[in-house]
Amino acid sequence: MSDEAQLEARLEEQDTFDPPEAFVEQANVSDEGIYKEFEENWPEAWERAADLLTWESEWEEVLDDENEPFYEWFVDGELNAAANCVDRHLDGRGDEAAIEWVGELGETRTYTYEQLHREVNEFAAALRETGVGEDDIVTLYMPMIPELPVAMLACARIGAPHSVVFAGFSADALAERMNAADSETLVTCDGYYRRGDALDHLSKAREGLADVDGDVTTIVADRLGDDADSDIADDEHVYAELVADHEGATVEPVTRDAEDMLFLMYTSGTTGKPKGVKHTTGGYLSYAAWTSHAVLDIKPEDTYWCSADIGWITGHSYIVYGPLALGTTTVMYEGTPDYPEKDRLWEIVEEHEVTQLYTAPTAIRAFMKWGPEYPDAHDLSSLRLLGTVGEPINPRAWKWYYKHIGNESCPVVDTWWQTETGGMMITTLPALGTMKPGSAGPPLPGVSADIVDAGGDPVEAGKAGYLVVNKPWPGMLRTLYDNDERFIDEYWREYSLPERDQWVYCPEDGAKLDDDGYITVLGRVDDVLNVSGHRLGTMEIESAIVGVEGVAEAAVVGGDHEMKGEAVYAYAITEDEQDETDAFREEIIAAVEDAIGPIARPEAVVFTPELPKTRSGKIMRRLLEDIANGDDIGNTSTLRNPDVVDDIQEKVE
Ligand code: 6R9
Repeated sequence: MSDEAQLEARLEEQDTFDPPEAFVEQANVSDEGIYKEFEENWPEAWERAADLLTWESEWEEVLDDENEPFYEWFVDGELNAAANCVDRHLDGRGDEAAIEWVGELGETRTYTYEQLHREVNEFAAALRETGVGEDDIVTLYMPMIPELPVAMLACARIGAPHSVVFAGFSADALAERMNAADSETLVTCDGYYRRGDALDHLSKAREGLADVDGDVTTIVADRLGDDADSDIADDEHVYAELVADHEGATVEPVTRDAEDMLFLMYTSGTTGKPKGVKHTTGGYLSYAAWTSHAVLDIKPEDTYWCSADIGWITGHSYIVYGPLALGTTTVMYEGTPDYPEKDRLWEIVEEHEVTQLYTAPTAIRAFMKWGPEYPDAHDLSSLRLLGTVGEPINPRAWKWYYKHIGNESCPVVDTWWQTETGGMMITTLPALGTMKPGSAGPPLPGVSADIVDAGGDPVEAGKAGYLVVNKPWPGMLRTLYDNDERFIDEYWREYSLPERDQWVYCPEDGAKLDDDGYITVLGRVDDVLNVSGHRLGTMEIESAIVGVEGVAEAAVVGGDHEMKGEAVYAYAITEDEQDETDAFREEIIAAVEDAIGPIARPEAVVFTPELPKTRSGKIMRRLLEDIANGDDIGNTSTLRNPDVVDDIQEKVE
């Protein structure tokens, strides 16, 4: 056997990995006692998180659980998030890089804390002048350009919550989110680059705006220069001009209550309508900072890189708020990992001497497929820690990451969390926990989770059940925007078990526990798909499909996909059999892209005369999943129409 093959074979057999000693010696958190401390001193131990921030006035109480599940954290504390992420670092780190931006075409832009402070102030002054007041929700529909975090922080500075809409979402999706949030200010940009091509973003934004109620103020940042398709209209403000008009302006950070909203983030749920997850200034920021410190081991002198998009929660917490609260350098990359070559990420790691890399399993699967020669061609020795998030990671991909990117000398943290949790919940602490590839690890100190059956009783180790979180935590969502009722319905169950007379949070994930208390997360148990780590609601896609004239009914399921983890499979019944054509398939696919965006594009559209339904008329999605996966479908006797299964299987083949 070659050395290489021997190494692979050894890794294959190894099930557990201990934190590398060199890492442990320098780690932010390396005292085993932390778990006990949180347990014995709960909830006061959470002050550790809040103490990472600078408060204008101290909280009176750590947790108010009077009105559960509407918990409040760091009650009566006051602070400003932008002051915490920018101003307080000026003295010590004013000349150090806050944001290291890498454009797709290879250009870079560095914002020192001083420069970030300047532009955040100028843009905050500009926002105010255009009429944005405290508590007005500002929508940011922007790709990965530095103006996005600047705008987020400018909003935070003046106490205006932001609602970032992922730039890959469609015009309809933008309009829906703006209307739902009653947002009357939009910051967007002319476009961005993808694989060297200039993409027109502004037309999409304008198309969305046509469906937004009320009078919207629009601000457009210039990314493309002469490559832009459309000129900025008279009634649109130009970002750079606004900033120039406010050159040198300073805006006092607005004092916010700990429980005041910092931002809204829309995410997919089980119904067709996205949910506006509300995060607060004190609890969320404390939690993002604490987990960045304890799990990502971020220190001010690091160059840390999270390769997510800021349009998702991972980018909010771990590109912007957590790292900047800690005063580190955060890298922001505009482009894709394989442009111009498949070693793009490794080139960036080498050039910027990145110390921590936080990415997603879907990306790791792609790296594996491309082969180790790409990372091997670069010096990755600056890396000290690796992280993953977004979906379950299979042990093979974990080990590949550990070996080929981490050179077996970086701990890998597999972090389970959600938009709603604000930050990481289940993962090993990198200096403390033995790593088990495929299993995220134990809940973080102070986080309490169980695996239960449908009645709320804990299931034994090794058995699959529902993941539940037993106690509140500072980073938790406080409610769904304008919809307390849906908040309770979707997330909280009151189990009246003798040992648990309290509300528990239900993340809608299946999981199992092992004898060491490690949790393996299996995936969603609701009608939410996870495509390349992106959360998509089947109902949202279905409603787009049934909106196409000529479609009578539709069902959407997730099928296994080698690279994406899950892919969208659509089954549609046409009103007229004549319509079962490729052209109509394309029309359906286009409708999905219009309603949501290219990320929701169905892998296949299968025409079927009927959908498999239970006797009570419910679509048997499980069965459609099995068909998409080519799995054995087993017993169909509970179906009202068992014959349909053969029909569909034939069509899929
Ligand atoms: C942060 C983020 C949340 C859903 C979540 C779960 C899946 C995230 C995971 C994971 C297994 C992990 N998920 N991290 N599954 N292991 N380490 O991704 O938020 O977009 O809201 O998605 O992602 O199913 O419920 P969000």
